Amino acid sequence: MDSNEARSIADAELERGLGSFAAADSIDELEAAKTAILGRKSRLSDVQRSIGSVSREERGELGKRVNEVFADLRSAYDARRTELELATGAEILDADAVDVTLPGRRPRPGSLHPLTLVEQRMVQIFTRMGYRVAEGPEVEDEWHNFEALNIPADHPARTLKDSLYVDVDALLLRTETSAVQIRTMQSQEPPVYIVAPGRVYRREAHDATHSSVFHQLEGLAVDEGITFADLKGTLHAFAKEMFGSDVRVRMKPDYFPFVEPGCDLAVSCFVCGGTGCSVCGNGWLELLGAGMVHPKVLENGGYDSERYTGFAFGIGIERVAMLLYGVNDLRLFTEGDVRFLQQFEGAV
Ligand code: 2NM
Repeated sequence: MDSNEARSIADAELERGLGSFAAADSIDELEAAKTAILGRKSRLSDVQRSIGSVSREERGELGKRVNEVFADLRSAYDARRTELELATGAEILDADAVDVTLPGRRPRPGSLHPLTLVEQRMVQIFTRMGYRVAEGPEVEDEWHNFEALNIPADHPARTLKDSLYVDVDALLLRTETSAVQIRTMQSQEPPVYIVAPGRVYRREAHDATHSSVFHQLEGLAVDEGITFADLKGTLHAFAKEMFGSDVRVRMKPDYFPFVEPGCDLAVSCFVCGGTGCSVCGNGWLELLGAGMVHPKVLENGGYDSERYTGFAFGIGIERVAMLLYGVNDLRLFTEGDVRFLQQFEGAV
């Protein structure tokens, strides 16, 4: 390459370089152009390497010109680089811009489940009367779940048809929370005033009015001198707290193996006031079972049934929730439909 050729290549590369730097629309494009024009494999680098081989007289002039070309191209590159960086920054700011004048999104804080609301209200009524909350395992042995409660081996509730047994011998999912009462009696001396809320299991179909999993609140009071009048007064007070002070209460004899005598308790319908409607039929809503704890059950709990007496009761939480909130299908409680659940937002 002679001096003239080198000079004309350098001039051409200056034009080409200025053009391609100006045309670069992104930092990537600009860097590619820089490598092509100024890189070690560029034509300009070839020119630079040829300086040493031109004649002594021409070398200085050519060297000076090539340096000028490099310097012009570098400053053109730097200027374009700065421009593109500023543009990119502005684009990012644009894309990330927040419109502070938009209305905010209202947070949905969630709410307590209707069954939780009903359970908490029931528990609170009893804890205010001095009761404590007791808990126990959901997998029970047959003794605590049946035997101790005076439910004999040939009772239909004990068959595979009605209870859910687990694969371990003689263990089952508790069919009532009564086993908690037995365990409490075994572990503490009277006086005992407890409520046991919780999940219970039956072998059942799953439809609007049946479920294999549901919730109960059972209560137990054992002390010296407890009579049926205490049972009546306590459940009366509960019913009026729960459903309103104007409800009337009706008790009828009923049978449960673990109590004697046993009864059921109904309240006058709080929908129609007791005149009869589609919710209650005849004006009464049967709500719970109760009775004086059978002496055999007290003895099974380790208590002296000559010295102590007690009453017990059991109430279904789903049934009360359905009546209070006008829910006609049990499945709504377990399906997790937000449209159903959000109606209880802010409820207490
Ligand atoms: C009911 C009805 C009547 C009850 C009895 C006991 C125990 F373990 F103390 F004997 N707990 N719950 C009871 C009594 C439950 O449910 C309808």
